[in-house]
Amino acid sequence: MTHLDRRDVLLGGGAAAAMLFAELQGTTLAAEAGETIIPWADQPTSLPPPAQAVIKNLTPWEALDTWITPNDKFFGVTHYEWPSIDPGTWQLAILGRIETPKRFKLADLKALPRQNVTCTLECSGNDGLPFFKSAIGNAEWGGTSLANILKAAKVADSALEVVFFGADQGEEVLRKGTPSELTFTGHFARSMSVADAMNPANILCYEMNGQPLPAIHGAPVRLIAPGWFGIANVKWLHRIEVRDTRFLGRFMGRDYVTVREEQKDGEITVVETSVGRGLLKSAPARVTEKNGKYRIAGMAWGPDAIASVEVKIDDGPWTKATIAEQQGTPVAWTAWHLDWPATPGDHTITSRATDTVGHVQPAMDDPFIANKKTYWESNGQLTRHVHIG
Ligand SMILES: Nc1nc2c(c(=O)[nH]1)N[C@H]1C(S)=C(S)[C@@H](COP(=O)(O)O)O[C@H]1N2
Ligand SMILES: [Mo]
Repeated sequence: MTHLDRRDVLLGGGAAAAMLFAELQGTTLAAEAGETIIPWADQPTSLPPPAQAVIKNLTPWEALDTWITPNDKFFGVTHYEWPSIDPGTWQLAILGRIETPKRFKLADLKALPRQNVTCTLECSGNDGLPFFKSAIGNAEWGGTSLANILKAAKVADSALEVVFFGADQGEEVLRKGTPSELTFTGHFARSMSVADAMNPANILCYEMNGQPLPAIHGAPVRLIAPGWFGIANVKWLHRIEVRDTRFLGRFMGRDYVTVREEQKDGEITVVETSVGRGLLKSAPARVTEKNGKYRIAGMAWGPDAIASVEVKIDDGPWTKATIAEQQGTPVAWTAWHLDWPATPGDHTITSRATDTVGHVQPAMDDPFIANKKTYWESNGQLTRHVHIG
């Protein structure tokens, strides 16, 4: 898909260009001339200093107004550091339980068949903390098939997982304050089962929206695993290792672990799971006004195609929103809107998505959300507040 932004089209002028834009981006999404955005009354709180080191470029929902999120509006997250890697000397090692260990230079990867995917990347911490909203974006990622590289390397039958190591590293402390306290330095790393890694949708990505992958998004090469939460999409790739044991590094086994109470056979158990595939979710993105008419617009996304989005205003009934035609694969978000005859005063707006396999985005008091102890994977229905003057 061509990377266009509203300005380019409007400057290009003409109805044809506007129609092309509408086709590409979904008519429900693009802001129109004369349209005013009414900012949400419940703005996220400002980033506390520890989070400032971890999160970059968080763009408010009101400004995420294109189907493709331009690179300069795309949020960034890191845990240890923001490495800047020389693409000329960079190499990617593939080793472990494979027949043919290999090293790839950037040019070697670019010489392999190109594979592009447009998919939405959401941080699993999104909406889990008062300052953390809109940690999501949708981009066209360009690279080459991971599965083809693994197949060529011939993965051993004994292999269990593929571990993706980033170049970024930092200090970890285990059993802090106890006699067995341990400090070590490790790379950011995440693993996937061999079957998940072999998914033909995964790419080793070196381009974002037609540009070389920016440094904050993992240059020169990152993993893009469509349909998985942000954490699985390892940036600044350094080493890919096929192993015959489970990998339980910090970002698999200690951090990014969702703790949930589940009721099974009348017994309540606490279940801890590693954050993995994305979940069905939607968000109201903005309210706009044009000539006294109001419109609510938002996005819906998840591992399966979106079937419908409903909106609840104040304590009113659920009303079906108009959803844009699905653009490409289900792994890219879907725009929706609802025209709203708003009355002056304070209002709440809640959205709820349903997918084509029958999942419904859970309410905040659904046990799936209410019995979740950790803030990861907060896919509950979001309520935003707005004041109409
Ligand atoms: N090497 C490395 N990859 C990483 C991370 C990291 O800290 N180091 N953070 C992950 C998390 S939590 C998210 S949400 C996404 C964010 O990708 P982005 O910065 O391109 O938006 O990168 C993931 N990949
Ligand atoms: Mo994340």
